[in-house]
Formats: sequence, structure tokens, C-alpha cells
Amino acid sequence: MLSNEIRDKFIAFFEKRGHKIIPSTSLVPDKDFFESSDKHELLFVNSGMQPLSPYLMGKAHPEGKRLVNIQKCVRTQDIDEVGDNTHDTFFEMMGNWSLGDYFKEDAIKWSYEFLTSKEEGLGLDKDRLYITCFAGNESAPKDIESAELWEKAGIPKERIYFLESNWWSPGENGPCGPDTEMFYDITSDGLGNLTLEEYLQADQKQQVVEIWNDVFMEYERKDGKVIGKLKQKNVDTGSGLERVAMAVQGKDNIFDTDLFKEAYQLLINLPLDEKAKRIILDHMRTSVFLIADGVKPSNKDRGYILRRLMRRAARYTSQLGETSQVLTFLASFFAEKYKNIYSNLLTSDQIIKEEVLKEEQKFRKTLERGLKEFEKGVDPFILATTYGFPIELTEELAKEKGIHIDREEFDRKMYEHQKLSQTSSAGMFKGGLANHNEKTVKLHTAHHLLLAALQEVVNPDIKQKGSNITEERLRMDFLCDHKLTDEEKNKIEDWVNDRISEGLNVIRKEMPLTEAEKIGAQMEFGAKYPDIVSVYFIEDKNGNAVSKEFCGGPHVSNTKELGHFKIQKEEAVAQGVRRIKGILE
Ligand code: ALA
Repeated sequence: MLSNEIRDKFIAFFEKRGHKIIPSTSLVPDKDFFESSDKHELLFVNSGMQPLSPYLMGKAHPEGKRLVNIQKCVRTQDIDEVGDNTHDTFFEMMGNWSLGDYFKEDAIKWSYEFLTSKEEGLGLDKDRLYITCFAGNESAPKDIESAELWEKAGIPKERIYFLESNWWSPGENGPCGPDTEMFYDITSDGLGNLTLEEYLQADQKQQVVEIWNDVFMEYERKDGKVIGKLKQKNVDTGSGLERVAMAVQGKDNIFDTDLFKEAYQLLINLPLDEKAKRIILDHMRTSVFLIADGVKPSNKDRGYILRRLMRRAARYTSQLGETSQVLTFLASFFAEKYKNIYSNLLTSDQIIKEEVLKEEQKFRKTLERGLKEFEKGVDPFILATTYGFPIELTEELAKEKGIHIDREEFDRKMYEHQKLSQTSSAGMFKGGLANHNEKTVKLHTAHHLLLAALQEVVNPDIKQKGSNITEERLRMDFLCDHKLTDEEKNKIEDWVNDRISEGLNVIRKEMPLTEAEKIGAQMEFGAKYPDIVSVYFIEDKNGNAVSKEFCGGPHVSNTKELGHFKIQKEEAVAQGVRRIKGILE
């Protein structure tokens, strides 16, 4: 039985039992709903009940008390599980609702009938079903009634388990209640009766998968605590199409079902491992649905999630090279595949293609270089700002390699960076690095130490006249009336290397230009500066500045990160202007 037939059968089954069909809402939650609930929960609709919340709370629904639909859902909290047999970030949730009408008896009877009936339902093997019910806690009693109803329907007692986790709520606030969950045994030989412990293990190993959840919503939560009963007893059910298709089609993973199979075939000859293929398929399908619902890739909220999904997919296809358009191709494929069921995919076909192509091309250009930098151990902040690597991507790469990423440090640097780029884009700072990666940032800090060393060793009046930094070396032009002697060069190198081994902090401060001049911060000779300037201090252990320079950054946070400084060359560039090229080893 293909997924189209599963959808049709589900709707027809409940329509026949007095349910009115309602359409899926957009994945982007309705504004009214958005305002009335916890904001952070609601980037995307992630269950069939969310758009129905007001009606579960007692408001009359225009279509009556019995509803059925198939709701598009996005759940990104499980993103790390994607690639296993059963998790996806987008799914279609089939659901039936009673808004203060029927309750446990009919809900359970109909769930059982739909799952097992050959004529009206899916014809699944009843001997492969396992059921869990709510075990009870301080908020609500053990749900013995549901267990008895399952027995009455035909499930032996040995396959019904009580768990405290059988409780469902959309977030900290709103309607909620105990649930009863249906699991299907997808092993080839069948597991038979299982003790609670064996059942839990089978669940863990994905030998049994949850295919439906009936929630008996009669309670209300506020700030995570049950505060009492609702005006009415509701039923909210949710059955994931992908997993049902897997059970019905006798597959052990969702990617083998007809929902993914043809798309999977498109990747079959590419040099990608199984997990990568699954992640790419999942993320591109989700991206297609998000774009069709009006989400555009960006750096915040919904747009950020979309961008992250696309970039994660791109990174798994990085070995296909800069010019690959596999993601764009897949996006078009999914739009085509689902257009008869979700007509907005048809109308936004062109936008989907354009958005994916734009993002794919943009990211691929920097991806290869970024991955190389990552291999070399480059700071996550540099990866984000120079290579457009979302921090989650870096964290994921790091996890694979067992490297620890300091997220707090990253967030702090990012915050400062954003503040700085706002001001520097307003033309406020001179100096600083145009192109920064880890190597240039280190050389930049060494450049500041070098100027201080020249003043310390050669002449306190030495002024910088120009600078240039590449990944390989720094170059500084400075006003000086003589060629440096070997002794001076040695002393300069020693001075810089001593400051490096002392491990001095590098600190950035913003201050009025007049104050910066007063404290004698170094400025480039002949440059013009704004009223408010950024000054970098390198401070010794007593808090005295060994270097203070007008500068837009960025810099390392401590000189110990620099390594060993060496002067490669010292030469004249013009009358009274000398040039030093230096490296870090
Ligand atoms: N709202 C319930 C769920 O999403 C049915 O599992």
C-alpha cells in the first residue's frame, strides 16, 4: 500500500465516523496562535494539535466537534537523530480529534480498527502491536481504563505496558494529558511477547517503532505544572505517515518507503555514505516545504533553521565539488513529488528552485576552504565569520573528531563582532583586518607587538606608515632613519617572543578619539580617525599596556596563542621608510 492510499484511507475512515476534514495549516504558525503561546516553542507547527489549541481549550470550532486532517509538521529538536531508521525533520501527521465529544473508548477502538482492518484500514498484523499507557504520577492517576480498552479490542495484557512518560503537551502551557502509544514490530521474524524490559530494549534498538499516539487531553498546564482540568475532555491523535508507511510496506526504515525511495535512487551512484544520503534527503525535503510556506534562508529564527538545514545538506555533499547542484535537483524533485497533495509546492516551484540554488552555490564556494581550515583547528568564530559555517555545523564536525568547542567563548566573540561590524560598517574605524582567518588574526596581533618592540628597542618615536597581512606573513612599513642592525633585529625578536611567552591578554576598548590620543594609543601616520575609536591593549600582568593601538581588530585573546616570531626581511622602501616582513612559526 503506497502513501497516497494510506492518506486516503485515514481520512475516509474518520470521515465515515462523523469527522469533518480540515486542511493542513502552513508550517509557519498563525500569528494569533503565535502570540498566545510560548514563543520559543513555535518556530514551526510541530504537531496536528497546535493550530487547534484554542478549540481544545473550549472555543467552538466552525466544523464541529469531530475533525480529521493531515498536518505538515517540522521538528528540528530531533535533528541529530536524522540518519537513523525513523527520524525526520519534516513529517506528515495524520490525526483525528474529538473536541469535547467522544473519549477513550471510541478513540482506542477506532485506532485498533484502522490499524488492523484489511478493508477499511491498514491491515497490520495485530500480533506485532505493542501498547503503552500512562503509569500515573502526582498530576494524574494511572490510566487503567485505556489498558482495559486495549485488552477489550484484542491486545493481550502481556503487550501493554505502563510508563510515566506517556504524557503529551505542546509546551509549558496549554492543553495536555495522558496518552496511549502504539508501536509496531518491524523485525523480520517478529519478537512475540516481551517483558517491560525487553520491550524497552526493542524500542531503543528501533525494532519496534511508534506509529500512533492517542492523547486524552483533559488537563491544563501552566509553566510546566498541571493546574487542573479543562472544561471539556478532548482526544488528540497523531500518526506519522512516514512511520506508518514503513510498517505497512514492511520496511525497516523510512527512507525505503515510497515517500523517499525514488529520491534515494537519485543519490544511489554518488560517493556518499548511507547516513549522509538520509540526512541530505531529509533536509532537502524539509527545506522545500519551508520555502513553499514563505521561509527564506537568513541568519535568524526560521530563516536560520532553513539555512542550517541546507548548509548541513551541502556539507554532506561537499566531496561532490564546488559545482554540484545536487541539492537544487533534489529540491525540484520533492516539489514535483508532493505538488498534488500540497498545491503550494506547485505555485512556489520557481522560488524553491531559486532559493536552493542561491544558497547551494553561495555555500559551496566557501565550503571546501572552510573544511580545510576546520581540519587545521581554526577557531569556530573565524569559521563562522569568514566561511559562513553555522556554529552548529562546526560543533557537529568537532563532535565527530572528539574536539571540544567552547560555545560561550564563541557567543561572546560573535556578540563583539556584531557590535563592531555595525560600527565599522558605519565607517567608524580605520585599520583592522579585511580578510581574517586564524593565521591572519595571529599575525595581526604579532604586528601590534612588533610596533611596540620597535619603539622599545630602536626609538620610542617610531611611527607606523602602512601594513599588510597575508596568511603567510606580516609586513610593516615604519618611519625610521637607518637600516636596522642585526643586534637590533635580534632584540626585537626577543622582545616580541618574551611578550608571547608571558601569555598577555589582548583587550579591546571603545573610547573617544581625544581620550585615545591622550593615553598615547598608536595611530597610523597620516590616517584620519572618527570621534569614537576602538583601541586594542596588550596588557602585562600588572595591567600596564605594553601595546595600545587604534584598531578594528580582530585579534587573538591572549598572546600565548601566537607561536614563535621571526623577522624574515628588513629593507628600505623609500627615503626614511623601512619595511619589515615577519612570520610566526
Ligand atoms: N499531539 C500528539 C503528538 O504529536 C498526538 O504526538
